[in-house]
Amino acid sequence: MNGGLRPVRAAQSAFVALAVVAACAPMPGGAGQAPASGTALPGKGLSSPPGTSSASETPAPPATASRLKMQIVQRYPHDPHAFTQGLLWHEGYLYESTGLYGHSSLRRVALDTGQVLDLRPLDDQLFGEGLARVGERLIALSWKAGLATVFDLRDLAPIAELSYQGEGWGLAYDPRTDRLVMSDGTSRLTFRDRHSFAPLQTVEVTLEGRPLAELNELEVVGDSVWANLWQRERIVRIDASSGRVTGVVDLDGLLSAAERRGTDVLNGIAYDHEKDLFYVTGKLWPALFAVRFIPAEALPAPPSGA
Ligand SMILES: [Ca+2]
Repeated sequence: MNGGLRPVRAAQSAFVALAVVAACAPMPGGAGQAPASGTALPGKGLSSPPGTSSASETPAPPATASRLKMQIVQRYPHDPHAFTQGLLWHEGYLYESTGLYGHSSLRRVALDTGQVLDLRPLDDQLFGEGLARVGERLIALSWKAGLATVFDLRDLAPIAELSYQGEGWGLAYDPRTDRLVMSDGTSRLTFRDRHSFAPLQTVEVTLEGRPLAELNELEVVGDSVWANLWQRERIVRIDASSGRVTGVVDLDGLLSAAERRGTDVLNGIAYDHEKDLFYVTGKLWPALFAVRFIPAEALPAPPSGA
């Protein structure tokens, strides 16, 4: 998402504080290693027709998500005019798609300086959205046009178009299953054929048993999909097969209050397999951050007898 500039952090409110789980799921251990998916039931959350379970079954209580915390590794400059919609890392460069009608673009960006090394404007009729790399191609979504543009990774030249139904928000490629995964603003993730873009499967994302909507920019790491939530400075880790959220991390405070003026929401999450860290930024943010997400320490016990 999406439609123009929105109030920052408008919906920061009623997110129930997550209980710290004693058994936090392990974090990505090394290059390309998957976070454990916990105890998710196989197939749970898949978009099968409702009402198919037996009345005699007693549903298991929803599993809680691990609480993670953010560790800032490095801060880098970021183009404050980039309305970031898609972000990925590949062989030493950031690739970024930006939105807004008339301003949308695909970029190759230097991490250290934030310098835009190459820029390919999108058609003025397109509001750029999520971005994924499949081999030597980049695929950039558009918000409402039902059109994805395929670019050559080397020179960012447009080489093909793909169509789809509904809105386009986030996009990532899952090399493990050789599929694309796409968000559309709902709680649904759609897995797509990487060639035809045809939908292959959907999964509903749930947090502690309830649908979690407004999934935005995506990143695949192992068997998890990481998503940042629109209008919240929050990222969730999703078990790709079940849709269950296995981890939640808050990213408040990356920018100072003064820096936040004139910016839009957190958006953009890329994973660097070699360094095992994420790059995160936001729409019109002046900075991009290298961060790690680590299990939160157990909260200290409340004082007794005070
Ligand atoms: Ca991404």
